[in-house]
Amino acid sequence: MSYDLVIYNGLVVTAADILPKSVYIGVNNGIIETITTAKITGKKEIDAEGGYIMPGGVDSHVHIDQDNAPAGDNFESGSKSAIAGGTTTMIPFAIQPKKEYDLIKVVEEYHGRANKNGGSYCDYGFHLIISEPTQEMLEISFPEVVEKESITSVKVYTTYPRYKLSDEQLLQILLTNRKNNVTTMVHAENSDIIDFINKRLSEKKLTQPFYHTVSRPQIAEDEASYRAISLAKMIDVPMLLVHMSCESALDHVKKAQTDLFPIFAETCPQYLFLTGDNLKHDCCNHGNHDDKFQGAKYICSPPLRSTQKDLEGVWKHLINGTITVFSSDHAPSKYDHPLGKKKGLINGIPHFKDVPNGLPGIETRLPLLFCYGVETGRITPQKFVELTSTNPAKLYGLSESKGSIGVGMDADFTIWYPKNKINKFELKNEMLHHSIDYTPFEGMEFTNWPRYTILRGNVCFDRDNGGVIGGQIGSYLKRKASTLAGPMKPLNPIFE
Ligand code: DUC
Ligand code: ZN
Ligand code: ZN
Ligand code: ZN
Repeated sequence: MSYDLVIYNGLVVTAADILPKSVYIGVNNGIIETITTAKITGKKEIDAEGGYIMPGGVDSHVHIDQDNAPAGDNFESGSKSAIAGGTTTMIPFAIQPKKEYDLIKVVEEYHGRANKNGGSYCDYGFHLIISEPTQEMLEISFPEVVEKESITSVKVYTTYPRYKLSDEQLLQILLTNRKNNVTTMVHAENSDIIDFINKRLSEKKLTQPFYHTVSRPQIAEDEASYRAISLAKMIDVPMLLVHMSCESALDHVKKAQTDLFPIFAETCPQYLFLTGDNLKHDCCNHGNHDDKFQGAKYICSPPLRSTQKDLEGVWKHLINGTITVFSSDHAPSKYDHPLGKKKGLINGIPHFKDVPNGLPGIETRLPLLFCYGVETGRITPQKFVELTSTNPAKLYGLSESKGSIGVGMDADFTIWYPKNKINKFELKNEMLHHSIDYTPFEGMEFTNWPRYTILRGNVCFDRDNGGVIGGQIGSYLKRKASTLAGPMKPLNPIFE
């Protein structure tokens, strides 16, 4: 029997194991049909040459074609960038506009965006962002959208005037999510602390990009994380704190996990690799000195933290297991564009508050953690797979088809170069496939990169022969409930 695709001579890595022998993986109709030590043949065969064969990356936190980032990526460019960095599944957001209470309509709008310009290169789902909950919407439209679209995760905010919810609204949503088996993602920063500092910075005309980091101190994330966890404990419902950047906030997650509450944490490359010094470009002596606004390229929230020690605090929680998923929070805006980062420079006067928040990073997520985590020995290859693929697939209800390598699962793979079989290189933005005019990781050294990205048996990226060679074959993924930990106790009857 011949297969559509056979991959051989590589080491299969899952979150659990590295298989001790190299195997043949046989793929038919996009599904893994066999994993065997016996030689098999295929219409197409890939020799992994002793490199790691991992499940395709699952990037469960990306912002694509959102209204608040008109100079960002659309589905075409964002998903192409994903594939070129080893990611085969992404989960962007469908955002409830103000005064729109028909959530099916909200999601339909984003289906339209995903299908524009030929569609997505990788598979995708949607998280829902709820910015204006009403009782009626939560009771009627919300269960409808969960049922019809199989959306099993919702993001909410404790900050940003446009999105911020009160604690009571958060509790209402947590309870609704529990009743509908939906995972809650929370952006946790104390909005009043931020407003209080912002007012004073503006009065003192301290508005250059660097002051963005001053305006959102670690204590704002610490307090809001602790509060969000407390609300989740009240309802006894799973919660993921997104893009965590600070050790003391992660300590709260660790404590809740130790107490056996289903609290999960996410971090992103920027909080492992970049410090706030990058925002000081207005007063530094490197790069293009004529442009004093370049620090705006690094404006994201939570902000980059100050010191190497801060980064180490996040690494510690990644290595010791507090952190459940490693996502990119790809939320790009072009720099040199009137609606991009330069929006914060009006008539030559900078204000960090007017700069769209977020960094590009969907393509660099896997290579950064592979080179600086796996190849340095800080984490095992299995831990890498767990954080970047298996856990996001489990948390967001995709684990029957995504996030691991097993018979019956989707044939999504990232194949790496065998050690030392690639020349190390310095990253340049022109190597990337997003539509953005910079990367915050410019100049960093890479010792490896995905050699092949395979989506449902299709070789979509071949780094040495053509780059992105796959088409826009991505499909919408209907999701199930999380298979990570759930509530500990029956629902409190008062809340029924
Ligand atoms: N912060 C967010 O909360 N979302 C997108 C980008 C960012 O920096
Ligand atoms: Zn956020
Ligand atoms: Zn400079
Ligand atoms: Zn985000």
